[in-house]
Amino acid sequence: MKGKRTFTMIKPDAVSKGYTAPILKKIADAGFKITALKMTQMTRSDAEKFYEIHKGKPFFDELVEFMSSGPIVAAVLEKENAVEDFRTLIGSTNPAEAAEGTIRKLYAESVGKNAIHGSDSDENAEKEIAFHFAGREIFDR
Ligand code: DAT
Ligand code: MG
Repeated sequence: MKGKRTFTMIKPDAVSKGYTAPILKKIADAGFKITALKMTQMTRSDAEKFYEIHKGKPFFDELVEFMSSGPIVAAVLEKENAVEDFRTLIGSTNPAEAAEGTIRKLYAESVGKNAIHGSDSDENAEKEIAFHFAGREIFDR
C-alpha cells in the first residue's frame, strides 16, 4: 500500500460553509478513490496530538482552537502517487498563493482557515490514517 494512500480532512471552515460535497466531488474527479470517510469533531487534545509537529510555532494555539471548533470530514484516499498528487490538488498552504483551480484557491479563506488538510509524506499519511481510522473502517473498493 505504500505510496498509494493519503489522508485528508475537510476543515471546519469548509464544512460549515457547505463545501463538503463540492470538495469530495473534486477529489473523486481527480482520480482518488475514497476508501474511508467520516464526519467527526476533534477535541482540543486530539488536535494538539494531530498537529504535535507544529507545537511551539506562533500559530499552534490558533490552529488547535480552529481545528477543534466544529465538525470536520476525515477521509482515506487511494491513488498512485497519492501524497504528492493530493498536495498538488489542494494547493499552497496560503490560499493567496495557491494555483488556480486548486481546492484551497477555490474554497479557503486564509492561511489559517484553509479548507483542507493533506498529508505531506507517506510516513505521515500512515500515522494520520491510524490516528483517525481503525482498520475495519477502511475498505478496499
Ligand atoms: P499544510 O497544511 O499546507 O501542510 P503546514 O503543515 O505548514 O501546512 O501547517 C499546518 C496548518 O497550520 C496549515 O494548514 C494552517 C496552519 N498554519 C500554517 N502556517 C500558518 C500561519 N502562518 N498562520 C496561521 N496558520 C498557519
Ligand atoms: Mg502540513
